[in-house]
Amino acid sequence: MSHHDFHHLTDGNARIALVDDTASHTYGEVNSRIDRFATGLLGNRSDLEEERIAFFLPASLDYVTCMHGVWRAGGISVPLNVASAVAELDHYLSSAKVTRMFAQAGAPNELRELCASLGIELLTVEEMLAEAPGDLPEIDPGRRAMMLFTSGTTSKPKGTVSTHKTIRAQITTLIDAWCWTEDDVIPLFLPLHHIHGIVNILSCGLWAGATVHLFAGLDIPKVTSQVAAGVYNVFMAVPTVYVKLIQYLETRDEKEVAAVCAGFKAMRLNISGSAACPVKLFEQWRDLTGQVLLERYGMTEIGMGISNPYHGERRAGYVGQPLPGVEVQLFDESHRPVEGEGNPGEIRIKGDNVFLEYWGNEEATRKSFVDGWFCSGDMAVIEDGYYRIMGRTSVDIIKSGGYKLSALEIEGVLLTHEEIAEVAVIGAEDEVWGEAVTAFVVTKSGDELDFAELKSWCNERMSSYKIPKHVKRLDALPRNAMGKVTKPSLKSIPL
Ligand code: MCA
Ligand code: AMP
Repeated sequence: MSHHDFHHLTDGNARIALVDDTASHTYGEVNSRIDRFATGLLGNRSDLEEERIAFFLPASLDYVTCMHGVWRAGGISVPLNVASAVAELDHYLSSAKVTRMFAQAGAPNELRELCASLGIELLTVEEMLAEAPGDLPEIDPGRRAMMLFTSGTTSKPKGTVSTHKTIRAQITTLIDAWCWTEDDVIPLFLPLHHIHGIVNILSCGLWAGATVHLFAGLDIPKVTSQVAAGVYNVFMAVPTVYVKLIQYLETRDEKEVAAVCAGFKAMRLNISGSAACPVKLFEQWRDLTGQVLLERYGMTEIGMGISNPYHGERRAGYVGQPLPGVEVQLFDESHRPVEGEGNPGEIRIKGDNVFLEYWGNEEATRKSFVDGWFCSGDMAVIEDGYYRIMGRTSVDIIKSGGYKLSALEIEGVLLTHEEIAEVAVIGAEDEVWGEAVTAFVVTKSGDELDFAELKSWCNERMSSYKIPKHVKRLDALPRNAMGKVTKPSLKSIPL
């Protein structure tokens, strides 16, 4: 991706790019700030040469400045989850070998100490802005551009590296498929350390010359009042957000509900993704707002892969067809292509949209590709020309509110609790979260654990959304003849 690709980001462009709590920022203003930041980052170097630069920033002008500034200066952007526990940040920063990190002024002491202990310079965007923009390097599209951490079935989250070319392919595919224009206005309340927020909303918006309204998090009263005021014409969210919107509207008076629903109805597009959208939710949303949700399928490693059509039938319970430029093929366990309708197989993907590598982990990268196809770990079937996602090949991946979580990572933390002898974590079906993190524990004393105490113990060690929603003590974990915990059997134990 070259700086010229985001062709609305040019000096003097008076269109509004970003709207935050306090101000609107034009494309011209954002562009010159990015150039000054990139220049400041470079200092007297001519190219950052893939230096890893992290940022711990909510959705903001600073965030956009960092992301694009690092890209323009030839570095690798490492946007971090602002809800991370310090223990998690330690892993991200040290495995990526980050050298500089940007945060808001007045960063918490814990963060300062962590950066100091890792030899990372902790800075603000403001202090890095050069007086005036200087020369910036030409970046080859094959170079690394961004690293996002994703949970896997084994050990700690892996840094998924995409190149400028990857990101460009991911964006341009969606601009065409979902008919983005510069007249679009979209709210962004999803976190900015994942593809959904970064590529589908923020980057597509800025590429198209549209206006993106930035929120620090999901503020339902604020978003719905703006929807009612007719501010947005495109809306993208995870299924949990649609569930929460419906629940919220159930508590509001008729007049407000009518205004919010009319606001949604008038939009050109509502999208759901990152986790399965239940048919019931699709129907509830259609009945309430008249919007037929466009469901699509994606992954950190591939961006978006499969999408229901913008024009044409959007089918409830299905994710549609492969996006242009994305090759999709189902395979059986012996790596043979599964042909024809009604035959399930693992989704494998090829295309410019596919990531380059897991950072510093050649083995994991090698294992995730077979014959050049990226293996998603998701099972699907084609019915009547539409792909339907059937589930994952691993029980150790949990999708909660759109976040991909590793059961093993959570188990690893819980096992360090002095009272816990054995633990098995699963995702239990849940109406709000899709899957709710659920821990089955065997305690050393045989006594119950105090849930509130466990929660605060967890709080220091993991992001709050990873903390189990249910904890159930068992006398022993169910195991097969080999001694392996039979996780599927845990799913039927009443909580
Ligand atoms: C918040 N909580 C959660 C989650 N989010 N618990 C489980 N799972 C979650 N996802 C808990 C908090 O720990 C807290 O618990 C309580 O809910 C309130 O937290 P708050 O942050 O206020 O919640 P919220 O604002 O209502 O957040 C819900 C959310 C958020 C907006 C749905 O989870 C979210 O932004 N999810 C989207 C993640 C995402 O973008 N995924 C895309 C990655 P307590 O009160 O006990 O402390 S996937 C991707 O990018 C691929 C490519 C794709 O296909 O899109
Ligand atoms: P992540 O690695 O966080 O980007 O999450 C990617 C995973 O989310 C995929 O491998 C799927 O398991 C899941 N996912 C994304 N979109 C959908 C969808 N529309 N339906 C079902 N699962 C989905």
